[in-house]
Amino acid sequence: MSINLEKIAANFKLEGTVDRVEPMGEGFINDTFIIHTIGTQSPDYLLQRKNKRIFTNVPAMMENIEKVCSHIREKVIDRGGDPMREAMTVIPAVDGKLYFQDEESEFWAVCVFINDTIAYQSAKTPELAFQGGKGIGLFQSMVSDLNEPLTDILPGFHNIRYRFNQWDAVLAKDPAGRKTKLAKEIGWIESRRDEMLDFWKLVESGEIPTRVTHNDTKINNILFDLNGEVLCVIDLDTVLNSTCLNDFGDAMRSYANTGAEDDENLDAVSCNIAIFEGFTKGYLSQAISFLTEKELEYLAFSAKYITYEQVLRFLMDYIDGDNYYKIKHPEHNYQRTVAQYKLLTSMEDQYNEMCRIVRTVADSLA
Ligand code: GN1
Ligand code: MG
Repeated sequence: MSINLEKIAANFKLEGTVDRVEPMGEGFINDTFIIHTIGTQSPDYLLQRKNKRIFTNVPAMMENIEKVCSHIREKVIDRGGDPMREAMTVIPAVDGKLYFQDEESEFWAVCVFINDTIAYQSAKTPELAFQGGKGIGLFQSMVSDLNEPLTDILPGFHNIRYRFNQWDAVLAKDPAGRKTKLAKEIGWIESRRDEMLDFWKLVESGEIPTRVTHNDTKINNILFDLNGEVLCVIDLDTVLNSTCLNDFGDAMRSYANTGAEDDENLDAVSCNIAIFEGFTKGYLSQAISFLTEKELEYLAFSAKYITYEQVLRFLMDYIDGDNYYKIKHPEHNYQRTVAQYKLLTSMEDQYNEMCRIVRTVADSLA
């Protein structure tokens, strides 16, 4: 990359002196860097170039993020926590805006980098899953009384009706000419269409309520401290009003997966029911106080729903010619599709047990 990252960093209100800026992480959407400052008096920072093709209104997205961050900061202070470690801190640009736009019209944003933390790629133990579930439940409970409206910067994000509209359009066009060899995989999507739409109808009708939710609760979007306790939920690009079941389901998609999201070895991929149980216990320890009976009834289903949606999104991007997700090789979206499909079928096989666990945990907390 020929961009002068130090020059970009200089446009933000940073404390201390910038030492160096280095690439960081493997996000599928944004480009992320760490700004190291000299010495220990000033924090390091996370610098992101936001993907403006996907986030078409970065100023509104940053407003959403700032609203959520400052709300959480107040909650952390109220309960005597450390707001610099248990909340995200957005750093404005020198002109006071929450982002900086460079000459190429690219949008950049900065937040404080929280050090001495661990981000996991999978949950190896039910205890870690418990902590992760607690973290998501706590996040949802902290933002449950956020009164300021959020802009819907990603209309239809976890809305399967909207995804089917995209899907039908992409299949009709078949831009990369890949459709004919994918009859079996397309069948995976079509055979579950009604079941998934039936769930979404409950959200549309309001039977399942809409709340402030994170919408991208992969395990690596939660920071743990060195003792394995949850510190804070990061990557707030997708904070939106939707069903909080999205957060439970999306978390399960990564926590409970015994393999990788794009595992080449399908035998390694399955849903680990002990991890499912650990996460559910942690999540409900916080969320039982605000969840409705209908939400509880569909909690286990949400894991299937979001995993299914992810199969659809990866396959759709593959058919579309790989325009959405960053890929590492030409078949990457296909590989992600089949690995996530394997996870979905494992969840389907264990679905009765997942429902039983939710019910048992909920009853034990009642
Ligand atoms: C993207 O940016 P990242 O890697 O946290 C995507 C999620 C997908 C995820 C798949 C805005 O998240 O919805 O679940 O990849 N984010 C967006 O791992 O599309
Ligand atoms: Mg993200």
